[in-house]
Amino acid sequence: MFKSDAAKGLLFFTVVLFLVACAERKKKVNYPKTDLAEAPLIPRPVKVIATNSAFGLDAKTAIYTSQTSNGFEEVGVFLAQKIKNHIDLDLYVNSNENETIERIIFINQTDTLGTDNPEAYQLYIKNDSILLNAKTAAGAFRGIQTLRQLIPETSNDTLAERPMWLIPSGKIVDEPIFEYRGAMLDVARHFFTVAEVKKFIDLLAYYKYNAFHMHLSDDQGWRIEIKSWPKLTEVGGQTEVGGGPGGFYTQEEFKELVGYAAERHIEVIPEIDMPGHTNAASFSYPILNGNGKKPSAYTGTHVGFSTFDTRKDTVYAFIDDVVREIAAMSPSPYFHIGGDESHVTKKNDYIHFVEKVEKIVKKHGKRMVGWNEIAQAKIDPSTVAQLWNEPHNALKAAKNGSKIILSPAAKTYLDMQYDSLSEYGLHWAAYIPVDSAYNWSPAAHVEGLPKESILGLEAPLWSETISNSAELEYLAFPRAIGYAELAWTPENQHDWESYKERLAQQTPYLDRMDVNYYPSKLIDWKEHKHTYKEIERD
Ligand code: IFG
Repeated sequence: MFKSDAAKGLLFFTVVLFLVACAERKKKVNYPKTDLAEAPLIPRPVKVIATNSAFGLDAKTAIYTSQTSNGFEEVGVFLAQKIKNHIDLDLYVNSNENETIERIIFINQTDTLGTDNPEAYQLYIKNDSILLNAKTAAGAFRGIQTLRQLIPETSNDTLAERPMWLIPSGKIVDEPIFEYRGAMLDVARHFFTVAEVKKFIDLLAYYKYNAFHMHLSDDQGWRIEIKSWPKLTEVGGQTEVGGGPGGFYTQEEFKELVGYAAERHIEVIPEIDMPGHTNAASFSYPILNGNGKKPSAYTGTHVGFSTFDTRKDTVYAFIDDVVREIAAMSPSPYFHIGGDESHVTKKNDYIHFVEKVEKIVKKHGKRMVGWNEIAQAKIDPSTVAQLWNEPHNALKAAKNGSKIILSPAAKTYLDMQYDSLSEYGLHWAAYIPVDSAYNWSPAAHVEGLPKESILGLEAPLWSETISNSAELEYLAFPRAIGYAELAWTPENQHDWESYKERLAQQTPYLDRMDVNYYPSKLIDWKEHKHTYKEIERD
């Protein structure tokens, strides 16, 4: 009877409205006053309008989603899972059970949001309905992170015959300023397990990140199985800084991580760092080596001593195999070739290398990304340069039409110590206390860099000094939470006094997720249950 999607969609919406009408009739709850504008949301939404009542999340709530737009039902299921984890409440998703539903959360696909930003969403929270409008499933996913942050830790047990969690009512209109909002994990200096990486991805998703850059190879280790060059992991995967066992991701495990991130609308950007930072590859296959020495396992932390032989055809055949195999597992449009600190590669050899590898990356359907040094070469405007230490090269790339990812080391490097007493991290770029990580303007950081050249912001976490989740979290949190706001919220709404209050209120989530965040004394942490665990040294 109902053939077209539109008809199905209309029917579905009618059913939902009927349910809401039924729910409206039932309302007898006299909700207490609330203030949506006071909710400690991070990233701060663009517009919040409080209506000072509440939605009563309870056992008679159900989640409905658009079903004719792909990905929306999965977002509803994800929300139900997180509500279960958080307050142990079971909610149906798109169920046609005839139990008495009194309130609904409707995750709705619409093309009439009034903005083209694919991650935009609008939340309308009323007494008996929450309507989340989004153009894409990614936008809906960002919106449910806001909804998650609005669910209180404790229920109100006096308003109705069953516990009710009061979500402050009102309207939220929101969208990100930066298209690319990323964090990087260096899994080469120290290897991190699939479970440790997944936990980091979970935390990034909660704060609306949409990119996870994995630094998969370096002098001390090669971390991704390449079937056509098996020694890369059989040999190169068995070492790490400090002489530990290292490790690597099989292609199945890498695909599992990519899928896990994709469920959270986060894309994984793979990096194979070259021509420098390549000792582990050259130790695995000496034929690749270009520094004239006999390569051996390296477990120290020096940089700049290694290079591929940039004039050997075999090296480019190798790179073609590596890029081909990884590109086949990686839905992201980006492939990161590194390009940093190639101190023993002659400049003209480096330029020759970057230009050749760019062609290989494009051949495999990807856009090349590289650290800012790649701007020495004639790179394609589609190639992205990642600023870390050379603003002049970022400007050069931008003038050439390339987009820039902002990762200035002195502002965004998560492996920088908070201060001289910090347990982990380095300080070659700067000490970065929590307020310094927040109090700067990414868009104005590089004088002369046009706003339209900025693709976004990324916070890299190098792992010379860390090797497990607790140490990772000590460095990454809470600073990564601030970068989430800098990358999402309009700059005229960045405000340290407001942010630090909202940050202080993140402790219920951070404690629930067992995050070993650094309890900076700059923050008046709410119910500071977390005591920084002295981590037994391995
Ligand atoms: N610079 C190196 C990293 C790492 C880092 C530690 C880049 C692009 C210093 N390259 O940052 O490999 O060693 O803070």
